[in-house]
Amino acid sequence: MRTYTQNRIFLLSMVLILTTIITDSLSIDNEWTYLGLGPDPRREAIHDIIIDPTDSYTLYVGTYSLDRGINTGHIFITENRGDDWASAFSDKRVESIAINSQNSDILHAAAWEHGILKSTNGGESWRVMFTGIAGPELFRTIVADPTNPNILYAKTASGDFYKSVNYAWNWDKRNIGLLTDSFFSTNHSIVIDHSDDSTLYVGTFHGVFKSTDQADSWTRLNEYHILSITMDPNNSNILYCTIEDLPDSRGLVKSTNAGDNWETIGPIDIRCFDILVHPENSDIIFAASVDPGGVLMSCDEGTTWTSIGLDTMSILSLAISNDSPNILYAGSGYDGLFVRTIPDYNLCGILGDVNGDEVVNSSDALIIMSCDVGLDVSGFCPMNCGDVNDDGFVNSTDALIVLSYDVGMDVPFSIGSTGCPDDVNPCAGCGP
Ligand SMILES: [Ca+2]
Ligand SMILES: [Ca+2]
Repeated sequence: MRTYTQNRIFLLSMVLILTTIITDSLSIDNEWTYLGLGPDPRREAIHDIIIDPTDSYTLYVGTYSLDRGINTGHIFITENRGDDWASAFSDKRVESIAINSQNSDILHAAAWEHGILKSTNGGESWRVMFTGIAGPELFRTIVADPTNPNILYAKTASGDFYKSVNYAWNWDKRNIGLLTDSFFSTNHSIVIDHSDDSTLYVGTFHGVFKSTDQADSWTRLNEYHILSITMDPNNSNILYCTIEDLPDSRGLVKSTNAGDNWETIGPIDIRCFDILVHPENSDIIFAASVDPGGVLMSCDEGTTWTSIGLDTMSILSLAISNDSPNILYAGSGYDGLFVRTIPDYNLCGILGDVNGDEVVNSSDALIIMSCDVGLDVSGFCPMNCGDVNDDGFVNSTDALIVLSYDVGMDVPFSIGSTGCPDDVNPCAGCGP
């Protein structure tokens, strides 16, 4: 029987032979790619990103710029995931875009003082449908009912809530029970229950309000100053909000019972303009931070969070398409649009699976050994899933445990389970 040292020498020789093969054969795309729309010429803030539900390469982006002191902006369209962009609607501040779930040629947009816009030709041309009942209002948010897309809801910056039942031709104010005069929450502030479209939630300066009668009346659920709100696409009882209780309390809150109770979760003192639950895995949540900046990711339903980059930028908007749920888009305040694959291979991964191929085997053991001896395995970092014995270190002991597991030996560790330790000392090969 070989000793531990003999095992280590054996593994080292294997590592030297095989590391190059392993590293070259695995494609890890875990960096953000710039897709355009910034920073020149106007430094436009990307307020909304809408992905065509029938074609995940087609995106609509609403922007806003305070150019020479004037509210301006665009609707940009790409049909090839950002290789080329067309400006379909110019010189108007666009806060929010809604796409018809049954006919993606039909879109509506909330365009600040220009009102509610409509396109029936896939965004090529737009017309103004409505600017307010008593006079022009500042339209910040628009959403379309996913099951009855003739029904649209819109919200103004001052908190007025509007409803149309005929594709935006006519609108009624639906403020019963709401406290208006907010001028506060972001464009990501209306949610329609995907399991029951008579139920809506709206985030305002005065808290979250809920309607169970398609906006005929509203009930106040909490008193947070809401910036944005989202619903778990797999469980309509679960809601997340980003909040800012000026001057010094900001962060995230969550309800697991359709808004009856709320609890603060995750990091405090963070200001987020958008929050998004992964369409296929409700454990995974993303938040767009404007202060301190960047995109945050949680793998445990919002309890703990990790930055996944763009830290130097204010991030205003996020999007994931249902067709390509491994691709995440992030729109920044001044620096354009970015995309990356979702880094589930380590942050939310399987214990022992350091290369993210969802099996724990000798390849993982070799990567751990490579890391331990100082070879460059930065493509697989962070290596927390490699700490299979949960002692805070990724080293040859973990590699031996993984190898034992791979050959069918009974090991007293939860290898192969989802979830990896949070705090692990990186090994020498895992970058700075
Ligand atoms: Ca693996
Ligand atoms: Ca360990």
